[in-house]
Amino acid sequence: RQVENDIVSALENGELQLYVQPKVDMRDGRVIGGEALVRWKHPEKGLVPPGEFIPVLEKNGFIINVDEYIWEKVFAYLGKLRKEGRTLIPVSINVSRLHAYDEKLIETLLRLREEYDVLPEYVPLELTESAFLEDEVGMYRRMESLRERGFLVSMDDFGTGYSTMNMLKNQTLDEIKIDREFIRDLEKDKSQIIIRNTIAMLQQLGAHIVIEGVETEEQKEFLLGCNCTDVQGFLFYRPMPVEEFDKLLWQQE
Ligand code: G
Ligand code: G
Ligand code: MN
Ligand code: NA
Repeated sequence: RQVENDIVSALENGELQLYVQPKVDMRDGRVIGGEALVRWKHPEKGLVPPGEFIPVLEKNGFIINVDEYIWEKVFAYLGKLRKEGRTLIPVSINVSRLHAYDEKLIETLLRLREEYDVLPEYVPLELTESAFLEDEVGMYRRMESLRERGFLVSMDDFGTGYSTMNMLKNQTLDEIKIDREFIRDLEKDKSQIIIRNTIAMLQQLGAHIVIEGVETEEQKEFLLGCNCTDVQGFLFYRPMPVEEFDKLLWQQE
């Protein structure tokens, strides 16, 4: 109840802000994309981490409003880059599980694409692994429909949940993001075997791979040895306000 009221006023008062975590190509350190992440600057509590309010919003359905609010900021930012003649790079958005099963999803994305005149390939959709588990016809149909319109579908948090092997057979994915849990205990021989072979398998299936949570040089070297170049992790960048991300891109141009 309380969080619900707080979020309504947060949206109205502009307390929700767009942060972006850069994705880099480890071979040269260039920023090749970003992931949009919401941050809540509460007037009294300060910066509230998403882990504290997103689960509540997923329960009461309010996550859909927050998703849309953040998506619009992403489209607006990319539209601004385009108007200014700057180089565009993809900025992924998170689609909550609830939202993936909502008919309104397509309508919203098409509207934003039109309104800001941004090519859909610049806004990949990240869906958490567990969203793919229920083989729900509507959800798969919506994802296919979005792919036909040029949006890219990325599976987030790969390797955290249950076996999604069967899903890999049936659903076309443009990108797979391997969760940071997956690369955590690289000291173990078993972990190395699993990671190396999982990456090889996913690459053979034709998906673009992004590894999350790279924090150490050791992880970096190991992943480069697996022919994995594209990552997101604190070793390179933490999530930052979109204004800072913009400066980074500007320096790179
Ligand atoms: O930024 P951080 O790593 O603390 O995010 C924690 C979780 O919140 C992640 O699982 C991330 O996917 C989720 N998250 C962040 N921003 C958004 C958003 O705008 N929409 C949705 N649905 N989830 C988000
Ligand atoms: O679940 P999702 O992948 O959407 O969330 C991304 C989250 O992962 C963000 O909250 C971000 O802050 C976090 N993250 C990204 N890189 C790292 C990292 O190197 N280490 C840790 N601990 N968290 C990370
Ligand atoms: Mn994500
Ligand atoms: Na993840």
